[in-house]
Amino acid sequence: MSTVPTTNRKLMDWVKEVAKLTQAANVYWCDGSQAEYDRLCQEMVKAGTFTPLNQKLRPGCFLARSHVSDVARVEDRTYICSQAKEDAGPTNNWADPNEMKTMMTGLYSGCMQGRTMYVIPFSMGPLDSPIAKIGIELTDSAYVVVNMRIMTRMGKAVLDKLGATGSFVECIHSVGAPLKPGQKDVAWPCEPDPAKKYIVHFPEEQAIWSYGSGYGGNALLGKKCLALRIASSIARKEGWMAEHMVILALTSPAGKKHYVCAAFPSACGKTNLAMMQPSLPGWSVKCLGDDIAWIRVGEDGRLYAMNPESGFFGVAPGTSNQSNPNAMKTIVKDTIFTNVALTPEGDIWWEDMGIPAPAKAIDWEGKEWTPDCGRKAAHANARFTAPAAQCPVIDEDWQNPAGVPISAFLFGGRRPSTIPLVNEAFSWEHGVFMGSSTGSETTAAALGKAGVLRRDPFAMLPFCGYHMGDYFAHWLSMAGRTDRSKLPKVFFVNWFRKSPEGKWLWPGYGDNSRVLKWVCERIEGTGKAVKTAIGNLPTADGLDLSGLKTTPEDMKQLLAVDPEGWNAEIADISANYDKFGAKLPAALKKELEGLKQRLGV
Ligand code: O2Y
Ligand code: MN
Repeated sequence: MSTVPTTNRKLMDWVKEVAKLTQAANVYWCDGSQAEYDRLCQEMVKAGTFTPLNQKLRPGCFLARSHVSDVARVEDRTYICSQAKEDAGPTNNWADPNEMKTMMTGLYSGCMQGRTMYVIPFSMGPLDSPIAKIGIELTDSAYVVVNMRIMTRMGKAVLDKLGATGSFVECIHSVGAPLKPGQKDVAWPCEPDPAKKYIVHFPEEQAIWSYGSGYGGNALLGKKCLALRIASSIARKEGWMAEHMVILALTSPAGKKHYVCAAFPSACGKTNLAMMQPSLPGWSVKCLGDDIAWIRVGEDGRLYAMNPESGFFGVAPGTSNQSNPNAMKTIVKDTIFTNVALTPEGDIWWEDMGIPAPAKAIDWEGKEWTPDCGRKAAHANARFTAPAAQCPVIDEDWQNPAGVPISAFLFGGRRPSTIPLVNEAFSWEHGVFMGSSTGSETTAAALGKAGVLRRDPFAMLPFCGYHMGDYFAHWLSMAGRTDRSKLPKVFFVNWFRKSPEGKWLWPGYGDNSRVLKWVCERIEGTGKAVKTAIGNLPTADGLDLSGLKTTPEDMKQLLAVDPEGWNAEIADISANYDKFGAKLPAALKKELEGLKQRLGV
C-alpha cells in the first residue's frame, strides 16, 4: 500500500521521522492481505532469502537460512532502559535511556539506505479484546513482515481500530545493513558483529528499538519484546499479568473442562505440552497458546487468560510424531521454516524428527550434508512459523476476547533430581514461592554450558521488563485483587527426573496426562494427596498409572521427599533470592523459612 492509510497524526509524524533518520528508499504500509504476503514471499524467493519447498509435499511453505551470526535471541544484547537503574533490577541489562537513544540514533542514521521501510500495524490479542495492545513495527526486513503476519493480527483492521487518536507501542527494527547504490543484497542481511546488535526496551515510553538482527525474538517485536517485556511492565501498573506461559484446556471423559496455564523455561517442551495427545483414554487436551499468556481478573473474580499471539514460532529439532504429533500436523502447509535442512525432494528435515536422515541434504548453512559428515543438518534453534489456526487441537475459545478462566498454574523445569513429579502448593503464597524458585538444567541446545542449573523465576528471567523483586510482589498482590478461593491452584511439575544411574524415571509426552488428571482431580477436590514438608504430593495410588510400565520403585523415587537434596535446593534458592536484596518480598522469605522448618534442615 503506497498511500498513507491512516489519519493518526502521531503515527504519520513518527513514520516520517524514522524514514528520514534511516534514509529508507521507500516506505510501504502493510495491509496484512494474503496478496501482500504472497507477493513478499515471491520477492524473497527472487532475492534468495526464501527457498520454496516442494508444493506437493509442503504447499505454501518456504525455507529461510539466516546468517551464521544471527541464529537466536541475544540476551546479553537485550536492555531494559528505565529511567532509574534500580527499576530494571539485577536480572536485566540496563543503560541510561537518553544515552542509549543517542547511541542508537547514530546506528539508525542511514541504516535503511537502499531498502524499503515496512510499516506493520499489529495487534497483540484479538482486535475486539479489551486488553489487546496495538503496536506499530517499522522494519527493513520483508522476512519480519511475513512472520509478523503469522504471529500477530496485522494490517488494515489494526489501523482502523487505532483511528485518528489511538496510541500504540512504537517498535523500530533494522537489520543494520544499508545498501549502497548498485550494491547487491545478500540472502540474510544483518549486522554480523554480535557486539553491535541491540534489543532495547524503554518501558516508561512503551517503545522498542532493535538493531542488527533479523532473527526471531530479536526482530519479531510483538513477541518477547512487546508481549512480555513491555507488557509485563504495563501489566504491573494496570493490575494484570503478562506471563511466559502456555494455555491449554483439559477435558475429562465425563466432559469436565479445565483451563491451565503453565510456565517452563526454554527447552522444557512447552509447545509439546500445549498440544499434547493424552495417553489416558477419554481425556483430551486442546491448545490455546504455546508461549505467552495475558491474565487478568474477570468480572466473576476468576483469573482469565488470553493468548496475545496468533501463531507458533516453535523450535524444530526434536519435534516429531512422538514428541508432538499435533505440531507436525500444524506445519504441513503455509509455514515458514528457518535454519532447518532441505532434502533432495524439496522437503524439510531436522535432528530427532522421527524420520530417518536423508542420504544427503543441504544443511542450515546451505552446505552439502550427509549423515556421517559430523555436523548437525538443522541449527539447534531452527524454527517453524505456523498459524495457530492450523493446529488440529486448537481450542474453540482460543480467540475469545475475554480469555478463558484458569483453574491451575503449573510451573516446571528440567530437574534430574530432588524435585518430585508433581507437587501442589499449600497456598497462593507458597505457589508464588514455587514460581519464584523455578529453575532448569541447561541443555546442549541452549547457549552456554549444558547440565547447569539455571534459576529462571516464573520462566521470566529473560522476559521480565522490570525489577524481578517487584515482579514477585506483583504476583503476591494478585491475592488482594480477588477472593482467594477464586485464585487458581498452583503446582510444580518435573517430567525430567532421572534415577541415580541416569535413567529417565517418567515416560513424559502423552503420559504427562496422568499428572494433569491428578491436577484436575485436586481442583475438583477428589484427588488423593499426602501433605508433606514440601507440598501436597499424590498418594501411592493417587495417580492413574493404568497401562504404564513405570515400576513402583520408580514411582517411589518420583514422589519422594529427599531432605538432603532439598537442603541443597534451599541453599541455592536462598543464594538466588540474595540478588533481589530489599526488594525480595517478606512473604517469600517466610515461605523459605517455613520450608526449612518443615524439613528440619
Ligand atoms: O531464539 C529466538 O529468537 C526464539 S526464542 C523463543 C521462540 C518462541 C518461543 N519461546 C522462545 C523462548 O526463548 O522462550
Ligand atoms: Mn518462550
